[in-house]
Amino acid sequence: MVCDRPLTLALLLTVILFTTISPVSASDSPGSNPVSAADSYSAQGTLNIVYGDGPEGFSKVKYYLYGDDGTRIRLSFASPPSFAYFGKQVLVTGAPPARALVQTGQAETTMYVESISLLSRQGAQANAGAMLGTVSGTKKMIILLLRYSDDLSVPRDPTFYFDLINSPVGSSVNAFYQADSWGLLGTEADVTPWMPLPQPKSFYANCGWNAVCANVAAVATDGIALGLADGVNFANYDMISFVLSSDLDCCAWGGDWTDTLNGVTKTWGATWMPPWSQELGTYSHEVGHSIGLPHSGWVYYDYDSPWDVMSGGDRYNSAACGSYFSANSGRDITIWCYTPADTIAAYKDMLGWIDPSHLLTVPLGGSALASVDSLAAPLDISYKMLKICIPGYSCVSGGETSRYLTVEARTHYGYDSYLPGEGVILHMFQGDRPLVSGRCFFISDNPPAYPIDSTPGDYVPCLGGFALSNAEWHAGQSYSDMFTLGPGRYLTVTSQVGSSPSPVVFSITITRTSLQVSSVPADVLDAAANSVVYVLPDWQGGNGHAKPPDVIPAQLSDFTALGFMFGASENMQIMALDTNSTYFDPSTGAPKISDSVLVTFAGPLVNGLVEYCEVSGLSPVYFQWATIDGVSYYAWHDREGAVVASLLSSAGQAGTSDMFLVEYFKDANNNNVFIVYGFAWKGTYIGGVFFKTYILPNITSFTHGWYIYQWNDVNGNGLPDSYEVNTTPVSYGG
Ligand SMILES: [Ca+2]
Ligand SMILES: [Ca+2]
Ligand SMILES: [Zn+2]
Repeated sequence: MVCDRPLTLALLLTVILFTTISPVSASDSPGSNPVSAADSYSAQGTLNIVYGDGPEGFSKVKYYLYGDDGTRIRLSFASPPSFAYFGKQVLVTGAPPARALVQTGQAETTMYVESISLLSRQGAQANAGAMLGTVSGTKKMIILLLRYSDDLSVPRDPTFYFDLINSPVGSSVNAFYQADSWGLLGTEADVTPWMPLPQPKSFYANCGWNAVCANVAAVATDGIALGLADGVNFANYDMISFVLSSDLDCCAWGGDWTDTLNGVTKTWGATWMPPWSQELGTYSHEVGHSIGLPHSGWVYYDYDSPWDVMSGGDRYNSAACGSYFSANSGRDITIWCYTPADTIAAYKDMLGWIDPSHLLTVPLGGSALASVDSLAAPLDISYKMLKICIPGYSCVSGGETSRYLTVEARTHYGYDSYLPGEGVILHMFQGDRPLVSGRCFFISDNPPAYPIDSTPGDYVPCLGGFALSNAEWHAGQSYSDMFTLGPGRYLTVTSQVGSSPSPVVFSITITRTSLQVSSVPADVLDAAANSVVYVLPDWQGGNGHAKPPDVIPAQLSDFTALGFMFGASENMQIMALDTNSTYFDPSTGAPKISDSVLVTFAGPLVNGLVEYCEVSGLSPVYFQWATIDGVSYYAWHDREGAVVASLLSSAGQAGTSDMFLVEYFKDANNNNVFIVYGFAWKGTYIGGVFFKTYILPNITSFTHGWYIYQWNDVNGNGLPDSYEVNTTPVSYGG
């Protein structure tokens, strides 16, 4: 599905001809309708949204309004209505409906809509507009097997369709959705015999693969009539599947269909399935549309997300599994069967499938430390989704105007076994996302959820590239974005535990905004007695002095600097070693206390607390060696991985130059953490001196969260002298 498709669609679509206006069939507008222009027209009813999907990448969305008086009109829009209006009662205003001849020769009453609004908003939905409802239980489907009048053969026996939908295990739509929804949604179909449609294929879809021409309404009308004649009681079903003996147009179609049948007016999930689509991948995708799901992705090109059955993720594990006479190809063609990947967490949540104990909502500006496990795996103690609210927008799941970030783990488990990679997938959910179009978007669409690529820009328009196939985030990677997370806020994948084919657990931290260094005097120096913990890096080894792996005992020089800070404190405070198990977890360095203040000097190589804050993604800056042209450097990085300061490690070891970092931030336990350390011990020492002699006297100007300074032994005496620090920081931020 790339951009080198024939560009004939637009031309073919213009075959639609408008003829004289026939008597308007939709209901009149209600009295409260303010529109009064003579040529304006209003109608109300249930909105049906039907999505088309073609094997060649063609697609289209069709809209119908089922009026309160039982009439149906096709709607066209300049800008499409929200996916969340699916099956909702709406009021549409625009040009009066006209009979439009579609390419098949079938006339459809079509209305060009200028505005659409919901007829009722209620309760919790009010602040988010429309949203989809929970979809659960066993959905009863009636499969109408429909043979075109000019088709001599049919592709399969009825039992094939019975098994394809119903089987409790294996390649069935029921098994897929049972696993996908953790047992909340299932499908159970009854199948009619093959029934002859009154018209040939050309009546319902008078075009081939490379065009959109199917008259899904005519198929529905004739198919339902055949079902009624066969004794089907549609009132007993939730879904109707129109299964065809040969091709339609480009596409298979899925959405909803409102009608009055067997004395009941209701909205059925509906699918229109030509033979090539009668397999698990496409059927699951169309059933997804029939429960209200839109597409996802549309970042680089259409259907570009391999992470969702509702995008490009419905075509894994291909295998030839039959053949049929294709009306569009004019010969027998192979049917390919596929395995679909899971539905993305954002859409599972939208359908009400992720219970509160498996969904962590991170409030505005909040921090979190949470684990998520493989989305396709059974529910366990980890979360299945993190939802990060965005300042200024509704955070209601699936809301028409909501915006939030979602976090999920995708690994080779179950239906996700064929994903192009493994890791954490971030999605932006934007309920009112505008239409995405352009050179590589053969079909414009506005899917509300799309992955945030960890490797952006690696797609060359229309020539290919990795695009979203490497969108996953791995342990050690961080994401920050001013707009979605706010300034100084980071989401970090801190670790991965386990590996496929077992479920995998990823730890995620979301850090809060850096604190201002200028508040250190009030928070630390003037703090009440015994409310601040000064943390010394333990210099001893052996029993009772355990540190996290890779952290070694300190040298005494590593903590002399802390004395400058401790000495400046107003009141007596707590002094603890980083190995003190009352305050810290010796295996990780993580604080056991919360809502407190921690002050420490000395870097992550010797200080368990600093190591923890850096590895877990909590500190705004972290240390990591860098090698440039074979030469070793000390380097500090920000959470986007950029080097913010570096120093030849030979210079630090020779003791002639050093740098030091001053940073102040919140950890995940709501502790304020103040850290000063240098690349080498002289940097740590002069950091303490400089804090007392320069930063404190000028503290009100230190409004950022972190600063890095350089010291050079200008007078050559081998000692760090306070005036040898360049008072212009090397770097700062947060
Ligand atoms: Ca990429
Ligand atoms: Ca000196
Ligand atoms: Zn689709």
